[in-house]
Amino acid sequence: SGSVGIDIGNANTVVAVARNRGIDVIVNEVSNRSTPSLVAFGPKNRFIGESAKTQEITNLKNTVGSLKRILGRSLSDPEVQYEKRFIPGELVDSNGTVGVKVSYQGEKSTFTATQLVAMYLSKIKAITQSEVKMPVTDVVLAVPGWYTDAQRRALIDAGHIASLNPVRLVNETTAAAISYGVFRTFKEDQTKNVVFVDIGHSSYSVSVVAFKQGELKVLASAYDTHFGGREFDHALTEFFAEQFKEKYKIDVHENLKAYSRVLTQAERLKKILSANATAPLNIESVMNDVDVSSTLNRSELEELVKPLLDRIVTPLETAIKESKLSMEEIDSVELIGGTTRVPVIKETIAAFVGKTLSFTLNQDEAIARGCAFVCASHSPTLRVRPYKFEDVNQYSVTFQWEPVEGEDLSELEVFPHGNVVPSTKIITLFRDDTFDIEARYTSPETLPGSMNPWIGKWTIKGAKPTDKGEAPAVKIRLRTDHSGLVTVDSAYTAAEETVEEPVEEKKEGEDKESSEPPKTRSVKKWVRKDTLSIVHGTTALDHSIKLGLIEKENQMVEDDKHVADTEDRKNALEEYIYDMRGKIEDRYADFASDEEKSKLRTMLDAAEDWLYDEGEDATKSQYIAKYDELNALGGLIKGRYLQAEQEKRDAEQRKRDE
Ligand code: ATP
Ligand code: K
Ligand code: MG
Repeated sequence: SGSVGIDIGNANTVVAVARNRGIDVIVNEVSNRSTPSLVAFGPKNRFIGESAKTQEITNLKNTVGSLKRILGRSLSDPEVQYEKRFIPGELVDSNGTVGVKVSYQGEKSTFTATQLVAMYLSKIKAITQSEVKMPVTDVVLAVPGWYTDAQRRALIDAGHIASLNPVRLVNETTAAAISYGVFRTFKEDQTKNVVFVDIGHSSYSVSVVAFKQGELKVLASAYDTHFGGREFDHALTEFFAEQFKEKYKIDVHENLKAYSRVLTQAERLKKILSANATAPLNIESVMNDVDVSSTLNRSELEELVKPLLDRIVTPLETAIKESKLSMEEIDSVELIGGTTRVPVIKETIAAFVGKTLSFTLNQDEAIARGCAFVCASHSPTLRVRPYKFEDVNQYSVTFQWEPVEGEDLSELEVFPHGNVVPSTKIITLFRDDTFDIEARYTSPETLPGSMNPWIGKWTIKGAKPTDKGEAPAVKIRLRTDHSGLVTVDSAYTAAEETVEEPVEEKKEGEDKESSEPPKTRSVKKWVRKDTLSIVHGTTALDHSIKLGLIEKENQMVEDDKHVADTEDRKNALEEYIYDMRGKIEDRYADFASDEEKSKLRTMLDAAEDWLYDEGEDATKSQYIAKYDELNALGGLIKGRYLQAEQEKRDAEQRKRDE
């Protein structure tokens, strides 16, 4: 299986594959290096990626984007309410998580955000497989650094539903930093501090990263989760909507399609303004048969998004402050993400850091490439240079337990904000029976939305009183793992025992043959006794539910495939009719009797009539049957022609041989 890295953007997704020769970004079915992050539903099948984008404007309510924004959240989360301005479809509750109600195969169906992401990943998987011509299962997925445990677990669940194995999640800016560091050499004792700024479609991330030869360490990260290109587009669209009310007496808010068309053109205009001083906006018959036209210049755009621009330096300031580096210690500032193409954003950042900005990385592909590298380093078949990277914990995590008599502590903040990720800490509790330990985020107000701070509960089983009837020490290994998930790794009982430990002799070059017995000393040590079993409950989907969803997803993939095959057969039949109709008058003319020709013509006409009538929406087998019927005669004629051609070639060959 290939080593695949996926950067699921809110607008566009990029996939990179690590192979023996290096890391390549793959292209999709229409040769694009990124794929729209959209899932849509039709009367027969789903449309995902490029095909979803193509039909979007005619099927707005059944086309869903904002996938990474709604994943792992509940309907009541104010963040989901905020998304309503970007999602025309109906958001609903589905067992405590957010879902979208759509028309699919002639029925109203609700799919959870996790399922929608799974559908999308399943399409990405298919695109990748057809490009690399290998089965794809192991993937490394990029996530916003501000994703909580629940959001990360939801993404992993989505991966599983798509029959993928997410071997690891990597924070987006960290992935970019990896692709920056891996192929660079640093002098011994050299440290280079680089700030990575990613402003995309929906979110803005900053990481301060220290590089050394063969390793990187993220010193600090900060975010503005409501700062992206779509906020620009929204502000522009609202501006034009107001303008058109006055100028044309139309309100595009009243017409979803009209609004969406203005939005599309506003984004286009915004991009033009990154390279030009002014840009036009023209839409024919936007609604009520009204054509609209307008222009905007760059400073007007900047004025419209002023409230956003005022926030540019905040994440930078926070991250640099938390990194404890001074501005002088920062060697360079690297910009990635589509929205860093906006001139005023570049200017503001450059002015704040007092440095020339760098664009060393491919601004759209660096994250996916970093992920592919990480996936390759987990692969047993690919040999990659060892590279060490450490991240930071975003939200403080507290573990808690029911205290027993004499225990004064019932909770402990084990992983504070800024702590290294991954990391392990061991706590000791004295227990002689089954007990629970729970994790939650210490400060719910720091979470990216109104989210349940609960992370998980681990039931630790099998502790028994010691021979003396006392509760043994239970050592519990708590972990923030390499994907940023909070877990309880293992638990075991331990006893403090006096053991003899060899004393290390510092002296070198001594006679090894010395007959003196090795020196030891007695020390008190915790000695591991019984391993305890752990039953965990997190926000991840139950196994049985996941199995059901995998089955559902596979069924939908089958349905899509069947619809696509049927369409292929229909096209093949159509093509055959036109092709044969031409050739029978031309290339095949001498190889059929008049009677045969007239019969074939009649059959072709009838088949064409059928295609425009009941054959418009027939089954795959009906198209095949119709094709075979035509080809029974058509193939016979074609056969004669091919045989004659072959004889001609043979004759020429004989002539040359003579
Ligand atoms: P996110 O990282 O928020 O999940 P994403 O990764 O999909 O989203 P990107 O692909 O980095 O986002 O960037 C897409 C955004 O960049 C869009 O809002 C797009 O309009 C904007 N963009 C692209 N090119 C330009 C340009 N030349 N000028 C201004 N904005 C641009
Ligand atoms: K992207
Ligand atoms: Mg992005």
